[in-house]
Amino acid sequence: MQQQASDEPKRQPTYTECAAHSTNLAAQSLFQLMDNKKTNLAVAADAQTPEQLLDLARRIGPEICLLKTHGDIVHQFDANTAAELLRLATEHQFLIFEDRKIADVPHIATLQAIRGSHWISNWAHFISVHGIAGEGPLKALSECLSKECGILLVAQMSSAGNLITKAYTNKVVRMGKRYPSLVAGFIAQELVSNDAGHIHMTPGVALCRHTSTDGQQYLSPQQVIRDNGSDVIIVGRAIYESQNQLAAAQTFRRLGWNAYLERIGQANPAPSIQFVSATAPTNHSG
Ligand code: 5FU
Repeated sequence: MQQQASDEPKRQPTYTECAAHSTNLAAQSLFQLMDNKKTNLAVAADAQTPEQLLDLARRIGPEICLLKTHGDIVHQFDANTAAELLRLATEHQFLIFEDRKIADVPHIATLQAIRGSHWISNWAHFISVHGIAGEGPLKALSECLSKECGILLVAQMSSAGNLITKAYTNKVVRMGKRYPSLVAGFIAQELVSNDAGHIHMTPGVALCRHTSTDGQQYLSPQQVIRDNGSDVIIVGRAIYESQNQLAAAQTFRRLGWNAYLERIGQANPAPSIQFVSATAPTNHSG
């Protein structure tokens, strides 16, 4: 399978059409939610206390389709935190993605997903998993996770100098296709699966392309959604470090959504010369 985004035609279906192809229930719900709510923005809520995490979720909840968490960087993340996150998710209509990046042998992968200190599968709709350990973790997770939970396989990373090769990405995608009801899609920088039901999410998003001093490689929403064919922009510091988190989220929401409309050929035409000339006769008639 050839997966280079740059030399393949981009996928054109709407999110609703993608939902109809999804064999994982979480991917199906998210695609549909995105079209209904008109947002493809996910916020990486990398807060370090439950209060900061919940404050951010309350503030930007109305703008997002997905809240991405790292429960293990939150000091004293507990069952109450998870319950309040779920309540906010229902109130504001977004789903939750715990970016745990499980990468261990099947037995441990399972415990990390369903037990441990965070009981992730009790509150997260999506959990990320690396392909590095092979297929075993997916097989084990397919036997214990609820059908409403989706695994996102890390097929590519945004960090400078990461060790992922194109061959590795292709193998991860092939592996994901063998678990159609478990695997929701991929964390990637571009479209990597030709299955329209797979959701693609891209971290490393800022207003313009650049590399940060700590080696995070950022792309713009337009590059991610319109040019690279991904479905969801994941934005972290560009939103939660902003003076006005809500305004920043609204800006990314608008940019991400417009890029999607352009991709599917439904972008509103900008006011143009045609409009001016069409009204000109009236303006000049009197
Ligand atoms: F899989 C990946 C990846 O390749 N790059 C990432 O940056 C995940 N991430 C996550 O997206 C990372 O763990 C952060 O939670 C977030 C990016 O945050 P930023 O503040 O927008 O750089």
